[in-house]
Amino acid sequence: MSLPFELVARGKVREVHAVDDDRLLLVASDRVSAYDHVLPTPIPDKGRVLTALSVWWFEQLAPVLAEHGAEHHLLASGDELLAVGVPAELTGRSMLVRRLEMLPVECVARGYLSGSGTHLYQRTGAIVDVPLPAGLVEGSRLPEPVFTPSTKAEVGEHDEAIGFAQVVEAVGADRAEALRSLTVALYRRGAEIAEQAGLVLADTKFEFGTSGETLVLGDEVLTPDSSRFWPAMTWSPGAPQPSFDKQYVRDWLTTSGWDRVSPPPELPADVVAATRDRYVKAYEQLTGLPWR
Ligand code: Q0T
Repeated sequence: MSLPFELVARGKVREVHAVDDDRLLLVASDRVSAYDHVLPTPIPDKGRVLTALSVWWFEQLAPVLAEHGAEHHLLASGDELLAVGVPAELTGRSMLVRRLEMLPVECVARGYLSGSGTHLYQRTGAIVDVPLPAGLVEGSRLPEPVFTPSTKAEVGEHDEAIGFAQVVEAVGADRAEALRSLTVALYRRGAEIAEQAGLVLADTKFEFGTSGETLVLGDEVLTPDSSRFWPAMTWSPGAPQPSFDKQYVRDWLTTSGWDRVSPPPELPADVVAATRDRYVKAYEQLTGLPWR
């Protein structure tokens, strides 16, 4: 679907268009990535579900932002976008946002040890400059949530964990402190809401921009693409936890014989349907709202 707006950025699974000097349109696709590849088979409704979830989270997090003198970038979504010239086919998976000066750091908060955090911890006992107690394993709950920022990777590269001093270098000491405090506060509120819905929010990544002196939460928030959600019922530290959304995809790819280097294969219909169901369930479980 083409848009009457200039494309300004394209990621693996979404696009950013310029509406005018002050506003951008973030368009989520139905594409899914796994093992660093975008799969050739879309997951129906994924873009709409993740957009609706993100919009819902912006509302939930507004009080936390306000306590910190911060804001979010969302201006409009859904049918409101028709007046802006967004085609009806795209309104459900688009967000109109304020155009910000984006800060050049990924603001990661972790409440549980997982993935790259586990690797760093096993080698050094810390996540860069954040020391952790001995004896933790993949999936362990941390004593307190921690701020573990990373660089914004160039296309094709992986984000790289950085220390707080590098955040200070990039944005200044006062802003770095504000990012750490706000990132952890947003994580705490997100994890509390997720827990009430029977989900563990293991970790998440936020991106912030500025509007004058004000910090503004941008990007998408607390979706399965920016966060690790685990079913609370089966949480069991000591081994990788099943991903709430992509586990069927990963399991099937693993058994398919795909080498993780060649272009990935098409997904079978049952894996597509089960994965769509997981995204819809995540939306319904978190928000308590029926998916249309
Ligand atoms: C951005 C100004 O989403 C991105 O790339 C994937 C295609 C990263 N990105 C963010 C911006 C935003 C946002 N969100 C904003 N509010 N203002 N720039 C641009 N690219």
